[in-house]
Amino acid sequence: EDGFRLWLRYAPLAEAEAAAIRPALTAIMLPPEPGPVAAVAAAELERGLAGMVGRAPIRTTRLQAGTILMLREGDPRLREAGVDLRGLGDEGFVLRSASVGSVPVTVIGARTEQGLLYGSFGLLRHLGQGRAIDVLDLRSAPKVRLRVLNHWDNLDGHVERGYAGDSLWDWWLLPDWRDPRLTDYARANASIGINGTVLNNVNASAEILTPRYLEKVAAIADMLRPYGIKVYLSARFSAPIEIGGLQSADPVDPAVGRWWAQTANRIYARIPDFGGFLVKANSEGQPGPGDYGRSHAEGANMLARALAPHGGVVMWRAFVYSETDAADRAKQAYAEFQPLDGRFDDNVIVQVKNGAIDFQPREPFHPLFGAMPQTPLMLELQITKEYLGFATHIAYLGTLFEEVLDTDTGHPAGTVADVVAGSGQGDRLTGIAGVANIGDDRDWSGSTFNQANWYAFGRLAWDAALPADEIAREWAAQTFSPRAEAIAPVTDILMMSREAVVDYMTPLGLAHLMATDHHYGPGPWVGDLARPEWNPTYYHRADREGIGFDRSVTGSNAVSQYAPAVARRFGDPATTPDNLLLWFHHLPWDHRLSTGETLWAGLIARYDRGVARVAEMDRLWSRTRPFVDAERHAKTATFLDIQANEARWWRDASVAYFQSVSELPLPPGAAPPAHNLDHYKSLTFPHAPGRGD
Ligand code: BDP
Repeated sequence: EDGFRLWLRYAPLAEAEAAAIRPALTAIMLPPEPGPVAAVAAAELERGLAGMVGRAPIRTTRLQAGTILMLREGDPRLREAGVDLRGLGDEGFVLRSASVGSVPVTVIGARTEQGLLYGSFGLLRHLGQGRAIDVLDLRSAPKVRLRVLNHWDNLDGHVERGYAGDSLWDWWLLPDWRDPRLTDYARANASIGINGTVLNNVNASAEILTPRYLEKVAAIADMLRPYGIKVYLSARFSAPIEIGGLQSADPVDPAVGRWWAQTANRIYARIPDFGGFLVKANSEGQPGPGDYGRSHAEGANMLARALAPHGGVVMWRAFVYSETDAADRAKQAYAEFQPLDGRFDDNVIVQVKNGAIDFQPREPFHPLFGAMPQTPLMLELQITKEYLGFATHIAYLGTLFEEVLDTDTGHPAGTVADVVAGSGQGDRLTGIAGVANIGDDRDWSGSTFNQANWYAFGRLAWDAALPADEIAREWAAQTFSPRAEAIAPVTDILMMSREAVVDYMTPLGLAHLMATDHHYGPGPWVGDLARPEWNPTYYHRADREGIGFDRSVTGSNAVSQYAPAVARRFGDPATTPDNLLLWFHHLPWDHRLSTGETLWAGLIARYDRGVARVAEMDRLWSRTRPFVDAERHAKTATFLDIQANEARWWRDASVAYFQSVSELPLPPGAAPPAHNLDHYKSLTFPHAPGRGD
C-alpha cells in the first residue's frame, strides 16, 4: 500500500456488507451501441466490484435480477424504472434501484455516456462507504461546466510549486510511449468529475505549440478522451514571435491574429476536442497585450477568435500585480479587470484566484467575484500547498474551498459559488480550476492526506454545496476503511487541519509571512527584497505600536472594492471577523479582540493553539492504526512528527520576531521561544535543491 491507488482502492468490504450487496450487482447491461466511454464505465464497475464484493459482474444483454442497467436518454425503460433525466444536463446522472419488466435492477441513467461514467463512479463511491443499495435513489449534476486541473508543469519535467515529484508527462518518450499511468490519472479525475486538464505551466514555454509537441499533446488527449477529459494548454502570449517568426505579438496586428488562427487550426486538426488556452499575461514578467498598450480584453478576444470556430475557450487569468501599484497589491486585479466587464468575447472566461493576494492559508474572497456581472468568472483554487507546508503538513483544503465558495459577495449574484455557477446569467461559460498537486511520486500527491485535497477539489467543483466534512468522510472511507472507527478520527484530523496551519503560520488575518521564494517556513522579518510587495514586512506592518495592513478608508481603501455592505463590515475593526482582522486593519497591540483578549495575547494564543492542534492530530492518527496498512500509517505518522516540529518552529520564530518588534512581555503562561530570533533568522532551507520552487 504505497498510496498509488488513491481513493480507488476498492478494498474488500466487510463480509456482511459484501454479502448483502453481491446478489444485487451480478451483471452489467450496457446501453445499445455503446461507445468508448460506456466501455470504460463498465470496466470500472467490474474492477470496483471485484475488489469490494469479491466478484466482478458479468456483461449481459438479457435482463436478469441483479443487473446494473445503464440507460441513456430516449430509452423507454427509463420511464418504467421511474427515472427522470430532466434537469440533469449532459453530465448528470441518476442512480436508482428499480424494477424493469418485474426484474429488480440498479439503474444508472444519464443523457450521455459521460453521465453514465460519472454515475458508475457515483455508485462505486456509494458502495465504498459501506452503504446499502436496496433503496438507492440518487440524482447528481454539476453546476459548473469546466472543472479543470491546472498543471504548473514545465517541459523539462519540473513542476513549479509541485511537491510530489516530477511531471507526469514524459515529453521525451511521447507520443510513442503512452504511459499506462495516464489512464490511472484519467480514472482518478473522472471519478470526481474533473473534465479538463491544462498540461503545462502558466509560466509557459511557447514550444508546447510547435508541431512536435502538439503530437505529444495529442497522444495524451487520446488517452484521456475515453474518460471525458479534455486537454488544454497554457499559451505564451509572445509565441508568434518566439516560434512564429513574427516581429510582434500585438493583438490588433492582423498577422498576429492570423498566426493564432493557424495555430488553432493545426491543434484542432490533431485534437478535435481540444479545450482551449489558459493565459497568464502581464503578470510576474510574462508577456501580454499590455506590452503593446492593449487591454486584457483585447488580448483575450484575439485568442478567443482563433478558437471560436472550433468551440474552444480562453481562460484568461486575473492574477496581476506590478511594482507600479505596490501601495496595495491586493487592489490591482480589480483595478485592471473590473472596468473591462462586458468587454470579453463569449468564449472567454476570466480566471480569478480565490483571494486577492495569492493562495494564503486564509484570505478574504477576491473582490472581483460579483463585481463583473457581465463576464463569466472562473474560480482558481490552489490544490498544491505552496503556502501551507508543501507535502508534509496535513492541511485539508476542503474547508478552505468551502469557506470561499460559501461567502456572500454582497452583490446581487449571491455567494462566490453562485457567481461561479453563473446563476441567473443564462447559458454562459462557467468553471472552476485547481492548481494540481500531482506528480510522478508513487502516491501522486506527495502524501496520502494530500490526495484528499485533489479529491475535495473535484467534488466541490462538481457540487459546491457539498459540505467539506461529508467529502472528508467519503474520502476517508474509500482511502482507508468504511468503518466508523476509522472514518471518525480521519475526518476529525482533516477538519481541524487547515485551521491549525492558519494558527501556527498566519493567524488573525496575517498573510505572506513565509520565507523568500520557496514559501516554506517562517520569514516575518524579511524586508529587504527588491519589490516592496515581495516582503513579509510589507504585509504585516508590525511596529512598536501595532500590527496589520490598513485596507480601510483610512488606509489603502481596498475595502471599497467590495459591495457596500461587505465594504462596511470589513471597513470597521468592530465588525471584521477576528480571523481577517489584520488583513484589513492596522491595530494597536492592546486592541481588544471579540473574545476580550488583547491583540497581543490573542496572537500568541493562536500560535499556541496551532501547535496544540497538531499534537491532537497526531493523537487521533494513532487511533487509526488498526484500520490502516502499516506503510501508509507509518509514513503519515512521520509526516505528523515533521509537522509538529515545524508548527513549533513557526510559532517560536514568529513569537520571537513579533516580540522583538512589540517589545511586550509574553502573556502569563506562554512559553518563551526555544531559541532567540537570530537562530531562526539563520536557518536555511529548503533542504534539497529543486524541491522548493
Ligand atoms: C504564485 C506562485 C508562482 C506562480 C504564480 C501564478 O508563487 O509560482 O507562477 O502564483 O499563479 O502563487 O501565476
